[in-house]
Amino acid sequence: MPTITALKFGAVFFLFILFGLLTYHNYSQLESLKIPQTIYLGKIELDFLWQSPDYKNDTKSAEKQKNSPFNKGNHNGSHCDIDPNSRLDCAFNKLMNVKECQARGCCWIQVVSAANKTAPLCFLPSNYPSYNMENISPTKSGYTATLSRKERTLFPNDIRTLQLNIMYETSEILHFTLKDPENKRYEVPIDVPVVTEKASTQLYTVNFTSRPFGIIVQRKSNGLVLLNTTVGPLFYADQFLQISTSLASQYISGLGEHMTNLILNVNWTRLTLWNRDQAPHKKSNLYGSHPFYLVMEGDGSAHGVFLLNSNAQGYPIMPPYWSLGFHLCRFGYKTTNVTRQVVENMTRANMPQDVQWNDIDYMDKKKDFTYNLQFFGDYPQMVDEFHKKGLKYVMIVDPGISSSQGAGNYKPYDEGLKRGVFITNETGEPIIGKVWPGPTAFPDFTNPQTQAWWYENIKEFHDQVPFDGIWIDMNEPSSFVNGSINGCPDNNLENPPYVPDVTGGYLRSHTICMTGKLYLSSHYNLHSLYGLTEAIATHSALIKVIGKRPFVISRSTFPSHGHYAGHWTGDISSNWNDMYYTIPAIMLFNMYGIPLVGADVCGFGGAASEELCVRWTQLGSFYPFMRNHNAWKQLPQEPYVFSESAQSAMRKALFTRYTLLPFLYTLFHKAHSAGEMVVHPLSFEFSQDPNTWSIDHQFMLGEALLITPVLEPKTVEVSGYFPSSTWYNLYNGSAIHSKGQYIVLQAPLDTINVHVRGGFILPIQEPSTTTAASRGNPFNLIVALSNQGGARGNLFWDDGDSLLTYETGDYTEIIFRAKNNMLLSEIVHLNSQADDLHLRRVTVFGVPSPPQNVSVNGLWFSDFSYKLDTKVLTLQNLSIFMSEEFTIAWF
Ligand code: MIG
Repeated sequence: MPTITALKFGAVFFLFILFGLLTYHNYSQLESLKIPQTIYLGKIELDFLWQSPDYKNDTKSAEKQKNSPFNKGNHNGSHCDIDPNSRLDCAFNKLMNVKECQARGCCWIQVVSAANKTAPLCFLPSNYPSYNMENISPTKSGYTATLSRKERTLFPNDIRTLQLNIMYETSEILHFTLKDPENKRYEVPIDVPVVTEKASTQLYTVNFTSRPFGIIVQRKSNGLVLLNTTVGPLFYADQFLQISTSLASQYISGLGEHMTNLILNVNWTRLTLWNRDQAPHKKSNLYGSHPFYLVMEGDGSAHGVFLLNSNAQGYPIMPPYWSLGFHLCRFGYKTTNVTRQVVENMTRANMPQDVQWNDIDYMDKKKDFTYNLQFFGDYPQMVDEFHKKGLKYVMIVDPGISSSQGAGNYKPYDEGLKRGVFITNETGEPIIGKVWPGPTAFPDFTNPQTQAWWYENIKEFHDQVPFDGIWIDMNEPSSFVNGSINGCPDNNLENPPYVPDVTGGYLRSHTICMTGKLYLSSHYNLHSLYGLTEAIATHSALIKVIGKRPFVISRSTFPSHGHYAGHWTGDISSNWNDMYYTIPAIMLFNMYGIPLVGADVCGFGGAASEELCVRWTQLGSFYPFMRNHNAWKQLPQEPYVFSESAQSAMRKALFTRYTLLPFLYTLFHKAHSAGEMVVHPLSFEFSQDPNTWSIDHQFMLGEALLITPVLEPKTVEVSGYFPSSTWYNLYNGSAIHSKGQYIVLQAPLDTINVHVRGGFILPIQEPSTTTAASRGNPFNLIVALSNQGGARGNLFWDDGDSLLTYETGDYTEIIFRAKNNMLLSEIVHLNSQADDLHLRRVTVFGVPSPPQNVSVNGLWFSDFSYKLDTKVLTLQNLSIFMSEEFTIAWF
């Protein structure tokens, strides 16, 4: 069922196609893209602002434009005879009547069929001029060719000659670029892997058409067409790029950040990528841009397409162990004493907590790198006290630097001005927007000077307040005035010939002027990288200041962000619908290479009911990053404000999380060392089962844990899909033998359903209320046997916060295997941290019949029990050193 997709871009574009069964790498960047439709299903139109070159004003272009044969109009007849579902829009986000449409050289047909009523009325004729390909020749890594266009498009400044480069990067990755060979154009300032040799084997074949140019990529094993750009003309103008392709199925995910399901709607959907401070709602561009899509092909295979680049070094950062604990925050902890009281209340309620946060309340007049002497006078002492309790501390920093304090009164601005760190207007003055402190200038994080200045500010602040991590907000960047307090010039960067469907209608809406000058290029080009560049600067500063793994959580993101920082999903509301949407969001951000992701537990805006907050705390206990955060003036939603029974449900969920932390941490290690995801959609584990492809009410942690949360009010049941396998209830080991079916589960208010997949071993640890304490507790193993009686798992362990432990070999890794009534450990790597690890209990799920005897390292062991009803074997009071290999047998 082929599909048509039009990808729209800008200047240089890189397309990476990844094959195989869902292997992940990090990506980078892109532009304005359109993805039309399946022939049956209509289309997805993706609409980013392309990162275009430095715009050159070509006064002649309008003139030339007029003379284009295609502006003589009238393409009625056979070239307009296109199935409505296969049309490529020619109105380009403008309202267009018949005359205007035909003046562009496009077809106009009023569609009457109800099924196609959203198909474009003004669309490209099948012979719309495109490029021809010449001089194709082999290179060391693939092919190169020249593309040329004779006739102009309706956009100004076509680049008429292009250099195509095809690189057979690996057996699974095909990479191609289209560049202007004459002029150096803006390119995304993110490193891409340089491949010098063609991969010796490939899972794909590549074919070309030359007149007009097109590229067709197929999966070698079955011939399935994965990319086919012959379905539409190629546009490559100064400020407009479009490439079209068919899609291999309608199961497509990605293209964030938007409030969507896991599987996108392909019925003429337009998705716009342009970072914006926008509380999540449907149809709006949100905080980040991730020009990547994944297609489930229909037989369990899948491939992904990135526009712009993939970075081989871009594996996600290894987070500090403590950052996987519970974080608590709100906008409106107005004093140190209020903040202290929060921590005390948590302790008194026996709730796990690792990290206390403050929002902008701590600042003096909302200025970065200051604190309010009246309400936060003993701020440093407060942070010290938290440290003594084994907690960590994180506070917010916004990028906007107050510009109105007067010379000599506010060092970050004075110094910044002196050193030229701010984004400037055409006359070289800082562009002034408005954020929390009033008028603000915006640091240009692409400038090395700015990075040094940012570090010094962080360092000076840390010398006073010994915080452990930084929360970076408002970095789309967000401004409360459009453009600047003095407006913006009127030119082609501010008002380009094609404006994507951005919320607000202007690129500068709720952000700064596109003409803003940065060290690397214009704000027009760099806008959506603002959060990424701030994250990079903050990450490096923290490494220098703290000397440990940096913890940075950012609202705005861009491909490769996960290599530096994590993300939370912004200003969602305290309601059931928004709670559900956090699941696809978290799965998608894992696909985008940002596994350290979470959503505000219990919601941000609006009041969280007790029931909602209980269910959300249960769900949030399985977010990779778990923080309860609340908006200004909303009713409190910390766990301890609710009834005893609600608290006990939340406590149970939190302790379950803390129990599972060694397993979760090991998943982060796999993300960091091998590019794997932490949260997996079910489709990634059971890609052969089409029922799993669109599931986004459930999710998996790694390969082994299936989470089935309650997402609706007033129910104590939940229906969940169980792919074909054996699944064991995490809490008691009772088994579900599923053939691949929906099963209704009991879900009383104090329980979230979590199932362990047969065949996996989970390293877990007895919990305490902080990770500082729990890391010293004895370990347990959950061994969930497959039907064949086997299982495997592993543990990655290190000191939890030193830099580069894996890279320098300062860690322990243990593999666990079960087979033939035996459980063995194998030490893959050992360091001194393992000396303190003891194994106290082993629970084996799915032991078919009661064992008579158990041995540990060849000696009889009598402290075991077996449950006939659940078939669970438990060995307790073990005293096994994890740093030595062990063997346990039952028979
Ligand atoms: O204009 O710092 O998304 O988490 O509490 C709002 C105040 C600014 C938006 C963040 C939110 C935070 C709030 N911030």
